[in-house]
Amino acid sequence: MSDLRYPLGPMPTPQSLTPVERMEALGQLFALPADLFEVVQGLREDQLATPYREGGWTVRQVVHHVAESHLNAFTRLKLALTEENPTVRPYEEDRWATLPDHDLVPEVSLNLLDALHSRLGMLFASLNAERGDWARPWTHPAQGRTYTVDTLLAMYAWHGRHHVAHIQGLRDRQGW
Ligand code: NI
Repeated sequence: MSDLRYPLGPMPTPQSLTPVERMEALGQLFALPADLFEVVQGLREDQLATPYREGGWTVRQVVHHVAESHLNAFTRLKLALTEENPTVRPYEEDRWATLPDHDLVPEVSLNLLDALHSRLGMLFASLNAERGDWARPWTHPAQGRTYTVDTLLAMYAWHGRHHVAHIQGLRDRQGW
């Protein structure tokens, strides 16, 4: 039986990407707001309040989580581009998901993601390989590992698709 938590497998953490892989990941990042919009289209209130798996977040929480996770991605990218190997700030994502703003309608975070991904995508697209932008390091203290800007792109391109797959999987299983 497949793991409902990881429909696309574990998060990739490559230290570097080829130019073709970067283009593919960037395309996925640009497509995410529309993909997420589409996968929640037509869901009723009670469906939005349904956990995507037993014990998991509701559809609504998943959408709000993607927005706040990608706000962190934006901050991490800006830090990596402007400081020398910055240590990024982890956060308690499960606790964030219990705060009252997760009761808002999904449209609020879909609009946020639309604007955010315009900036995130533009910034990634502007990076210069000869200047070494993609290799700029940053450190995640919880994992005790140093990654690169390439890793960041791969992680968050995957992350958006990972959560879209959660919601699509629920819809498929429920026949919604
Ligand atoms: Ni996530």
